[in-house]
Amino acid sequence: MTHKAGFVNIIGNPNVGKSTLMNALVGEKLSIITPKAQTTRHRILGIVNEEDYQIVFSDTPGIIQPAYELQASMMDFVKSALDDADVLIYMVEVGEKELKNEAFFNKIISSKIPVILLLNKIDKSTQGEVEEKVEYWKIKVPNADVFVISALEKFNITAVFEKIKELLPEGAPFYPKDQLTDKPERFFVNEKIREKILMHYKKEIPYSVEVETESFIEEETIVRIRSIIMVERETQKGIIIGHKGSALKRVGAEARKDLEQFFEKKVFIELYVKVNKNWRSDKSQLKRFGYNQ
Ligand code: GDP
Ligand code: K
Ligand code: MG
Repeated sequence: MTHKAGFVNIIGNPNVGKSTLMNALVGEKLSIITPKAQTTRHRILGIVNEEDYQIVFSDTPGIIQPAYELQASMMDFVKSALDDADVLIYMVEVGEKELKNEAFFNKIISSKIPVILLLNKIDKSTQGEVEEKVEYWKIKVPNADVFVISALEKFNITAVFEKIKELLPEGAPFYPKDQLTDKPERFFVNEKIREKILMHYKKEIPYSVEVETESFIEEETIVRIRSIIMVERETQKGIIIGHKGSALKRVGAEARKDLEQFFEKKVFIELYVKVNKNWRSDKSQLKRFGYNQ
């Protein structure tokens, strides 16, 4: 029996639906999803294993012009996903007026890596608009396979999956066949807490936050977690905590609920808030938080 294996890396502009697609393809909620740009800060692997193939998907941050060190290392994750891809999935929204990052895009399509171009969010568009955009992209990127999908409604995902399997090179698996991701459990705890912060706080707050799980103890029926929410300034600490701790309590309660599903166990979370001045611009701090390649 021949075995296929490869890296399938998902890239595109912020908020086009990359993380939603990754979760749909893998069938697990590995990546956090919010309506805000820069929700995804890392490169996250989601591995699909079958007897005769292994697909290693990578979800990546959106393509941006970095303005500070954190964003620079986010873009390094995107660039690394260009280097090792066996198949590239480039995602745009059907409704996108024009391509930002033209130079970056040209670099991708002129590489030798097979590209699958996905036009996402067709649930938000009329049929006329979809047809027009498919024509536009087929002319612009003649070598790519073009699919229209809705990652949210899981429309046409099976067709994309079949195309990926077809393009996958022959080879031995890269990871053990029972492995689902490259990230440890603590990473998913940090991400889930950050997702709640992205959803409930405004302006700079979510972008100033990093979460670090200090303690993760898994017992037979319960997981006990202690995590620190890091902010850049004292005023942000007060906002995170909220009146009599109400805002922080809500973050903890919602994260706990999701994590109980994720770990299929009872979860107990303690949250602390700490000021860590300018961590986003501090290379050694970023390294500690896992942002260096
Ligand atoms: P990413 O930044 O590219 O990873 O995008 P996300 O997966 O985080 O999604 C950004 C927003 O778009 C979220 O609010 C998603 O629910 C939404 N979204 C993703 N896919 C679709 C889709 O197919 N249709 C619609 N209507 N919304 C979608
Ligand atoms: K997002
Ligand atoms: Mg994302």
